[in-house]
Amino acid sequence: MRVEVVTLFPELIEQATSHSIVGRAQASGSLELHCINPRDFTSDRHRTVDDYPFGGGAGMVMKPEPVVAAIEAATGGDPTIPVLLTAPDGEPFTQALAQELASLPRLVFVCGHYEGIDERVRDGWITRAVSIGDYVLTGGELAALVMLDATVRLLPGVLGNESSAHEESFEGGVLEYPHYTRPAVFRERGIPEVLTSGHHANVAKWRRTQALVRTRARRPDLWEKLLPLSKADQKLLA
Ligand code: 6GU
Repeated sequence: MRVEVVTLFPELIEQATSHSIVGRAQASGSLELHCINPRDFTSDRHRTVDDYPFGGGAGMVMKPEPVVAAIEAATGGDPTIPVLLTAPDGEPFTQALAQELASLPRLVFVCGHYEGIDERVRDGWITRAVSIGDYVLTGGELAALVMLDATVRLLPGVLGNESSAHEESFEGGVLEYPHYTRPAVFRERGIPEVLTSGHHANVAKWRRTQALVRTRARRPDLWEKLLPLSKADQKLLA
């Protein structure tokens, strides 16, 4: 998958993607990542990327010319490449959207900044605006990194264990079950007996039960979507 990030802070993206799993995805060729800086598409002496809002008010607005030039450099003018804008008023980013993005050959993230981006850029050059939650960040870079991370780990061959991308939270709309590793007793705290029983069917039942109980207790919003439960799940909770 090839991803371009249009950003005023390419070092932030490059630094954060140079390690761990996303770094390895680039080294192995699963991910090709490029940053494009709108500041490189300015022609004035001060390399200006923002300006005052028409109509007045606080804050600055990203000027359309440099960001559109950067988007066009990112897509090469190919109108089939999705261009996602990070914006607190965008649609919510979800695991389902991560799956959708992971299926694409190419993608462009545009990191919003200042008070916002000229609305004509959104109207003419943005496929969809996406938010990572109901809070306001100083810029879109951290949001783009979150979305990129969630997407890249779903690419074929990126996670060591192919099943680990499927077993966890939100696959199937249920939270993950609790995990334990050695030692079996840590500062007088033991682990659930079933996990050392060697009885794989009982381990699977325990994990599914824990996942359901946790989802019901912690995320009633997800729980509602799980209903009605299968006969097997009903039996686990009985
Ligand atoms: Cl995508 N951008 C900004 N600036 N703030 C956010 C966000 C995005 N998602 C949540 N807050």
